Amino acid sequence: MAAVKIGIIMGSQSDWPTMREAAVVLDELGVPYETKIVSAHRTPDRLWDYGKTAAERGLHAIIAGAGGAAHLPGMMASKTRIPVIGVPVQTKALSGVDSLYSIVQMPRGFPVATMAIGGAANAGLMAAGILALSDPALAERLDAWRDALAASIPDEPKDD
Ligand code: RP5
Repeated sequence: MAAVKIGIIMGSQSDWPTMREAAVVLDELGVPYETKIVSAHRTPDRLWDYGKTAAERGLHAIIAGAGGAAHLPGMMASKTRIPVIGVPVQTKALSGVDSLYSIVQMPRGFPVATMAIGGAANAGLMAAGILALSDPALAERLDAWRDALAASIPDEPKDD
């Protein structure tokens, strides 16, 4: 079985409906991944351990989603040099703008590649693109995936 190189982590079970879109895309591309609930606030020791061991475990990218006071992606970026792709999860109170602002404005030295609010599918594609740099077979599958999406877009609009 191929080694897991992508981690999908999220602050809560309630983030899974959003974050599973990253998993769906990675499934379509045949990229193995692991999924974990890792909360910056509720399970900080889990966060620390995950970040501390990410490189030695062979992860190549970490997709991290959280909502509200969404500190998980940034804190993970502070703990590992493995690229962190942040997904702001939409919230009821502030529509996810709170999540976006909590993730995007990182200090120099500790970047998080921040996706759109709810942009977990793109996070999966970004992670796959990183792996594809050193995996020609995956690069081909990713190109085919992109071509199929382009081909599914009609030339002209039509009435319902
Ligand atoms: C964050 O708080 C999580 O990432 C989630 O988006 C949000 C709400 O969590 P729950 O109260 O639904 O567990 O930590």
